[in-house]
Amino acid sequence: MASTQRAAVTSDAPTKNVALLNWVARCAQMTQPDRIIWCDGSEAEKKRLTEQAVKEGILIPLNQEKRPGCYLHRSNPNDVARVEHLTFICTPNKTDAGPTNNWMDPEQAYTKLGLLFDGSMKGRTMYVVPYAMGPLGGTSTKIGVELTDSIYVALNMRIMTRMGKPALDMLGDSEDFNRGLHSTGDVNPDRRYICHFPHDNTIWSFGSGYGGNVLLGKKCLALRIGSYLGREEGWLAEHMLILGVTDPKGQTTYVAAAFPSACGKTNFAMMIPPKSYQGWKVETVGDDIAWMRVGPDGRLYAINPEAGYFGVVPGTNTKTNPNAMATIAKDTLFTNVAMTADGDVWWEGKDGEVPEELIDWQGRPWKKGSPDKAAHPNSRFTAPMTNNPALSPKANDPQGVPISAIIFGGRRSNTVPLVLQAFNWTHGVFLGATMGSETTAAATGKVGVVRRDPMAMLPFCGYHMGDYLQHWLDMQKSITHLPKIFQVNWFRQDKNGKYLWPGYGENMRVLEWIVNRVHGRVPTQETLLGWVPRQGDIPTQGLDLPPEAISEATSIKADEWKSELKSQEVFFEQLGTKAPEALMLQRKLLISRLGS
Ligand code: SAT
Ligand code: MN
Repeated sequence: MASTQRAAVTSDAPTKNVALLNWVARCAQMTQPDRIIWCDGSEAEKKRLTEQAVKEGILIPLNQEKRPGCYLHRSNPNDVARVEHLTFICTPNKTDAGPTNNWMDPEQAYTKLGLLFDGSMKGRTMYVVPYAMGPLGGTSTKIGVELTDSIYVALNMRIMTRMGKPALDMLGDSEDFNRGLHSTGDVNPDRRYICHFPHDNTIWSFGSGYGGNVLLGKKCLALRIGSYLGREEGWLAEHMLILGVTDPKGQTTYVAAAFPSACGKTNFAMMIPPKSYQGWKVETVGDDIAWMRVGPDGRLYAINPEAGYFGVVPGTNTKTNPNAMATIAKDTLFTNVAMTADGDVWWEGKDGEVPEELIDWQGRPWKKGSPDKAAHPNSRFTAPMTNNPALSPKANDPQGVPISAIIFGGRRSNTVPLVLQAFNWTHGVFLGATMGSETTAAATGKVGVVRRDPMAMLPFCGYHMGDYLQHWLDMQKSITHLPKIFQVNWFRQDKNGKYLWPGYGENMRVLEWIVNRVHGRVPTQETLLGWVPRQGDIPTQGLDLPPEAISEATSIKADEWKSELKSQEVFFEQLGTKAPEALMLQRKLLISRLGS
């Protein structure tokens, strides 16, 4: 059996890479697929796989006149979000994974998952999906190969990465590629594991079909394994969007911004400036992940390792994100949205009237007024970045873009002001380290409770969080032109629970202040927490805001900060001796400034 499999693998394979061929053969021997298909990434292959997926009922064709090239996928209702409690970092030493990750001994993990993978592809097809994370040919670009028995994964990877022959060509006969193995299994949450082996550059994912768990280039490689490699190699893998903002004089400033999942990163990355910002332009380099390295000129350069967007659908409309609406008009895979009678898609927060009747995300009839959501709150679109009307011309540049500002944002209904600038890099790292956010539907679990989420990396850091924060502090030694660091909170509410800031395109007003600060164009006002805009520096003309909204949104309340400091302390205590000294000092300084 083993030798026949090996022969089958090698004879059809479009590569002579021995390490790759041997690994594919070993995995095939374990999982025993009926067929092995090497994906080349071509249009013809896309057509073939799509037709096959439709035949198998995995994709439902949408109204091709309204949404050409678009399909709907319904996942198993028990499999609709990332599963952090089933996600493991399998380092030889437990301490290397740190207290904020689940850890499993690598030997134990290989054995445990090996039993699950044993014969798991019987009767199924194994797709060999070579892919590049980053522009082809770039020195920051990494190659991965995902073996999966899910045609949905193969089709999604084709959108999300530079997939197929070009990636294989870039790999050549190198052994340096990420080894990803995925099997949907029986989609049983009791037999679901997402295991990362940073020392082996390997990912094993079993029992899920949901994006973040199975599109292995994304969170698993680009963030968890990526952050581990970043520390070893002296760069940063971050949960950040990258945008370029061009002012009326034609000067472009590049900004990277970290927000937890489902807090508006995609909306911010694709923002259209409001009418009062004539002559300003925002262009998207990336919407979710940034890999940042110091360039020869001492500046920090960022690339987006992805080629597509895996965005949250609900709430997307022509007001919140017109560019996303244009992006998902064609060639998009929708997951877990509702379907209209004429074969179009629908979701909560879409433009226009709520239809009287729909088919909900689980394929059940749904009537207007029903208490159940028609689309799952974490329903997603997978769309190629080339669909984005605001795609930056630099999105494919292997050099990346020079970052002048880094923004840390969370979802906080109180405590954290609308915007502030850090006093310096170390203080900025402290702001990132103490980010907190109210939880969203992007991960399984309770929605709306505050959790500490340093740099929005809590679920995505592939090693000890204390070492990660120290790595951020250490980076300042090699960056000669340090980006300025900012903190924002679009989500602050008044005492009646009403948002104090309109958000979306209006965030341009805050972004302009950030750009002005980067170029030293406006003075600022010092507070206990950092530098904030002076009265009137964030223009409010044309906004329907009560006069006190801005001062309320930027206010610092002593009692809120007491509990905030307590919650920060609990987090730092968790890091034990690995909590960086420099951040402990920042904490003491803040406590003394607040006088608490
Ligand atoms: O589900 S994903 O992890 O791919 C997206 C996200 O949670 O940010
Ligand atoms: Mn994300």
